[in-house]
Amino acid sequence: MKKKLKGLMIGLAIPCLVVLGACGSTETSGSSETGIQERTLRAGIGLPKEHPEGQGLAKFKEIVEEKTDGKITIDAYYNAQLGDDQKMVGGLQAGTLDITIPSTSPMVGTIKQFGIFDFPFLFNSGEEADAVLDGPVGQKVLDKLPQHGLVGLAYWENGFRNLTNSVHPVDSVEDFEGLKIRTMQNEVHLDVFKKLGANPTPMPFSEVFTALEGQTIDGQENPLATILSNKFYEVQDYLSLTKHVYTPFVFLISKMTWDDLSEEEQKIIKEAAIEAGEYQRKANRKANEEALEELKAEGIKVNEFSQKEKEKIKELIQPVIDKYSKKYGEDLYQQMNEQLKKMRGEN
Ligand code: KDG
Repeated sequence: MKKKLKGLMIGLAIPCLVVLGACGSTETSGSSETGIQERTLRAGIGLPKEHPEGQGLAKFKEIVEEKTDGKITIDAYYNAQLGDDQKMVGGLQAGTLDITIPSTSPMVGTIKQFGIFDFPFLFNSGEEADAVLDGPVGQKVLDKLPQHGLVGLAYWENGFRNLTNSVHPVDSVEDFEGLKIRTMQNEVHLDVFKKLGANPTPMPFSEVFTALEGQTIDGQENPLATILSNKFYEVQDYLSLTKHVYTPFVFLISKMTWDDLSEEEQKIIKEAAIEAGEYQRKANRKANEEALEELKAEGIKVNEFSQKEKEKIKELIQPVIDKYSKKYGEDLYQQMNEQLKKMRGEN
């Protein structure tokens, strides 16, 4: 009860708490309790158990229960059983859920700094994304979370997104014209697709299949492993390998839950989130490599999207990047680009 009251206080009086320095990275105060207590943590995600994100959560559960000899158990909920990303994040802030691992994109409305990861063609590889997310830039963004009643423990991988639709193959910028495309609830993605002449609409993930089936939308964009795991090939005819943007997942725990853990418990949970994250990234890259042949076998028509057309998109959307990099933090954006240039030997 005491924790719940404190949680409510957090919601109501953020400014004063920040000043009192209750924020910043995961070094937030652990409970005075020592050792490991019997407890069950509830964890929810929006994707199926067989998806690499589900496999990662199952791995996390295995590690925690092993390292605590079953004293801490993880109740895992898959397939948006507990709601979509934004609803589950709200559950963490309200103390009704302990753990969720959303895409960072739908969270930009709450923590704007996550938006610097939503710019198209930012990362050339998963390894580049890992270096930025697991480095100082990624940590600086996680440090913004405690003031919102959240603690970020690690970044996992959703991946490079590709466009599917049921109208026509998209292999040029002009082909986006008028297509009704679902995006995550993310202002950068919406503005980018508007710039390409499409008609984008934001929508929670669990509503996408029905909207495609009912043709209230023409298309959507997700990594290949998600297009396969959620059977979008049943309601989509064309897959364009645009790889137009990379989406991270972020492993979140409720700050109320975190502060209730002993230092020892916090250490086990954080290390498990990181270890399961490495496992998940590997599983995700393997699944995305293998998914293309399985999708072709399911009958979806696949086309490449040329570098020439990608360069056209980059030019068209530069004003969107200029607008939002200012809003989300020019310094952080520059620091990220410096790191990427260095990795590419460009400076
Ligand atoms: O848990 C699933 C969600 O994280 C969801 O964001 C997946 O990429 C996704 C989407 O398109 O919404």
